Amino acid sequence: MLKPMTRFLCAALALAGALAAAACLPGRSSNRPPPARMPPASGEAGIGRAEAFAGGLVVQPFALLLTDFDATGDRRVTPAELEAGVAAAWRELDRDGDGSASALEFADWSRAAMGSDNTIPGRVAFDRDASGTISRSEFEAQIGQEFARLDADRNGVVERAEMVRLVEPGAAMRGGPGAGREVVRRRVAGPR
Ligand SMILES: [Ca+2]
Ligand SMILES: [Ca+2]
Ligand SMILES: [Ca+2]
Repeated sequence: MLKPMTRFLCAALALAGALAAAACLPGRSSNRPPPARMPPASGEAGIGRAEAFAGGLVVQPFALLLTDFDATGDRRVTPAELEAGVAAAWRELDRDGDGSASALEFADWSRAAMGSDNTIPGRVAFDRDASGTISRSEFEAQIGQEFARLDADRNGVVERAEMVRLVEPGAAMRGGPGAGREVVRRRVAGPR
C-alpha cells in the first residue's frame, strides 16, 4: 500500500502529467510492453519432440534423391538424368556388388541419399516380391513410379515446384531421423 504522503504526491503528479504519475505506481515501472515470451527450451534442437506444425511447404525425402540426379544443375530432372541417376544410385546402394540390395545396404543408402532409413518409399515398397532383398529391376521400377508421381504436370520432367508439397497446420512433426514421417504418410496415403 502507498503511504498517505506518497499517495498525495502521486495524485499531484497525476495532475501534472500521466507520464510522471506512472513512475509512482508500485509494480508498474512504465508503459513498456510485456517481455517477449521466450520459446520453450528444446533440448537437443527439438530432436524427438513432437511439435505443432504451423503448416507450409515440405520437401519429400524422395525429392532429395532427385536433386542428386540433377547433373546439369538447372533444377530440373529429365528422363536422361533419371536414368543416369538411377544407375549411379544403384551402384551406391548395392555396395558389395552382388546384384541385390540387402536390408542393411538399403538402410545405409537411404539414410545417406534421402536423410532417413524410414522414408516413403521405404524398403518394403522397393522390395516388390517381398523376397527380403531389392533387385535392380525392383529399384528401377519403384524409382520410376515415384518420379511419375512427382511429375504433376506429366511433362516427363520433375521441376522444383513439383518437389515441394503443402501441408496443413497442426500435423505432428518431429526433428531428427524420420522427420516429417507422419506428415508425408498422410499426404502419400491420399490418391496416387
Ligand atoms: Ca548387395
Ligand atoms: Ca525383391
Ligand atoms: Ca513436370
